[in-house]
Amino acid sequence: PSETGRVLSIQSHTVQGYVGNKSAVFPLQLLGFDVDPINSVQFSNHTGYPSFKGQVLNGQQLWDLIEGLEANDLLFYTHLLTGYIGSVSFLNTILEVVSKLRTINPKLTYVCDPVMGDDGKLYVPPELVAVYRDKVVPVASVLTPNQFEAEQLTGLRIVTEKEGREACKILHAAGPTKVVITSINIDGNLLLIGSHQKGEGQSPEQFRIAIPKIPAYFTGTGDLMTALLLGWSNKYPDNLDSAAELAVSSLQALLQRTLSDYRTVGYDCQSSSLEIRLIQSQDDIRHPQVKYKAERY
Ligand code: ATP
Ligand code: PLP
Ligand code: PXL
Repeated sequence: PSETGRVLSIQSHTVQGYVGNKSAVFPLQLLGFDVDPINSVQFSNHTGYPSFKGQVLNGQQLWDLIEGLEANDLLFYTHLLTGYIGSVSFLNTILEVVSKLRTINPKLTYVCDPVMGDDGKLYVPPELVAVYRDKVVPVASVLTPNQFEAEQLTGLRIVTEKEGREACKILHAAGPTKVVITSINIDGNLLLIGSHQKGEGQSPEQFRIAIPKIPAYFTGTGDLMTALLLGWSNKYPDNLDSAAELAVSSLQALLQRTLSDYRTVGYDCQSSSLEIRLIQSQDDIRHPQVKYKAERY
């Protein structure tokens, strides 16, 4: 095993553009991880375009790959990373993958982005919510929901910062020791809330990072954010606030570059979602300048 770790990343693949594994694998490699991607789908492009074509991997096909690795003693992972998952059967197979990986490495860190929707709307089948809530959250080590997903998982309405912090506590009680609500919309700006429960029954260390909202839509940013949080919180296991500062600072530098590159070619950045400039931002991923500071509560 390498110094930093070996990540099994089960996410979407798009031929063109950056979502899922396309936005997670490269940054994790830049941060020094060995990354083994399993592509849960292979689509021409992300689903926000007018159309897309491609293939979907089913649960059995995922399990075949796991068996292939196991047959050659290749199932030692330090981290499992999952993002958008489109069906209950695939999510149930993920649960079997978690168990299997933990029989080989009991210390496996499972970083789960419970992708279900945004802005009050689900974009997965509604049956997935209960599976995430009752079966996946309990086995996750790190959870990175957005505001809407945290509401779905806890049953709380999250409008205020206080409610965001409360939701994190409920999620800790269910399983994950690290929870990052990647964005709560407050007065038109974004607030990240991080929460680290360091000991059983202890109240968690919580912090906020304020992020000015850029007037544009991006796709793949949630996937990138979770990958960066995995990377930096592995480097700073006891300082989730530092890890989040680094992740947010990389991501914001990348979003600024994305916006300015599109504007340079005269593109109307509010008309549709922008593809992130991931490769061009490699220096910001490797050596972020921390411009977004965490404030401890
Ligand atoms: P997911 O659905 O994958 O769980 P998410 O909905 O939180 O995640 P995004 O809304 O893409 O994913 O946000 C992830 C991060 O990207 C946020 O924490 C924020 O830092 C950044 N981000 C996304 N859009 C913007 C924007 N318009 N302005 C500033 N930051 C943004
Ligand atoms: N929109 C649709 C239709 C999706 O399927 C997804 C999948 O994750 C998203 C948006 C989320 O994108 P992001 O991770 O940038 O929030
Ligand atoms: O970033 C989330 C995501 C994952 N997978 C596919 C997508 C998207 C966002 O559009 O289309 C296939």
